[in-house]
Amino acid sequence: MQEKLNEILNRAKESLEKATSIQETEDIRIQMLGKKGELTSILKSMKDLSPEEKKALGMGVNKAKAEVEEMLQKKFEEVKTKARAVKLQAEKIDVTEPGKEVELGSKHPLTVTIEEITKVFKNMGFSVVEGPEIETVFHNFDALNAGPNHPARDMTDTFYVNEDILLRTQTSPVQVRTLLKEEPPIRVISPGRVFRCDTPDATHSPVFHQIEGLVVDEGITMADLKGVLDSFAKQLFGENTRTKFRPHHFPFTEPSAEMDVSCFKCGGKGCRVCKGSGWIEILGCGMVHPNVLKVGDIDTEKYTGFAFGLGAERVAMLKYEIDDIRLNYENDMRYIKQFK
Ligand code: 2NM
Repeated sequence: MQEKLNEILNRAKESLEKATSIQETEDIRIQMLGKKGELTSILKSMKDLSPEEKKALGMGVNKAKAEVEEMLQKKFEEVKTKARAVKLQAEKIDVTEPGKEVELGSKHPLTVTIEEITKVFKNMGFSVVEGPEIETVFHNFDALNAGPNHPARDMTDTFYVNEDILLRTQTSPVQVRTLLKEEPPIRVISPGRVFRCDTPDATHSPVFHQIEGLVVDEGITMADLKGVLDSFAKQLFGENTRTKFRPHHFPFTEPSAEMDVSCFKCGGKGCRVCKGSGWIEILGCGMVHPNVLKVGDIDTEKYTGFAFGLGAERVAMLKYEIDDIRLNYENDMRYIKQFK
């Protein structure tokens, strides 16, 4: 029996010496010490032996077991250390290698412009209101005092969905909705997308963005209009900016005007941006026509108001010296990235 034990021990030693992995070592452990292992079977076969023989063999098997266990433990340590080293080697990273460049996004010049303009008016107490891009003829034309034969209504200038529905040609229908819903005092601006049947070229796009404003309260005069818009111009283009108002005509305001600002590039001497005149046309404005106020059931004896509208593309193009409006809609990163 002792011989058999020695033989088992030697075999265990031999195969353990050859083992190179955790799995191989584990296989040997099962083969030697597992439920059906060689040492375990010897113990099981002892039941027919005499007590003395049992004692002697039992001690022998236990000693052999202890030896195998010790060998196994050493081997496990060895193969585990080796496995860890292999894993670390495989996962090794070069911490001195430069990182992958992360592309940061940037705001579209139109977004920047609309946000800047919106901020100026918010600081003067205006709230921002929005409305539908698909509008009724009523909100877009009728309510804005554009008579039934007004040229803006023409099929060739306006995208009609049907007789009563169109794509808004300005954001004033949002102001009409405000007049219908709110009581004075009203101080709102409405930035948004508008649509006109235009053939695209360097200065025209069938889709563009407007920011319109409306103030209605007791005792509002042309002086309020000029004060607010002059302050706006100075905040947007610089404190040395001067403004001038030229008479104009809109159906929804009376009197109406256009506002020019002194050129922010040359200060008024004349340059490429102002086309030599020293002045840049920036917005249209006027005192809200009583017919428009009446749509909102506003008492025109008690209340008056002023309104204005400007094109976001025009302001962005002047500020950033962009020479083609279509650049704004092409999503060319080479263009957009310049406004970081
Ligand atoms: C402009 C010029 C002048 C305007 C008028 C209104 C409303 F709804 F209150 F009547 N909103 N916007 C207005 C006035 C717009 O854009 C060049």
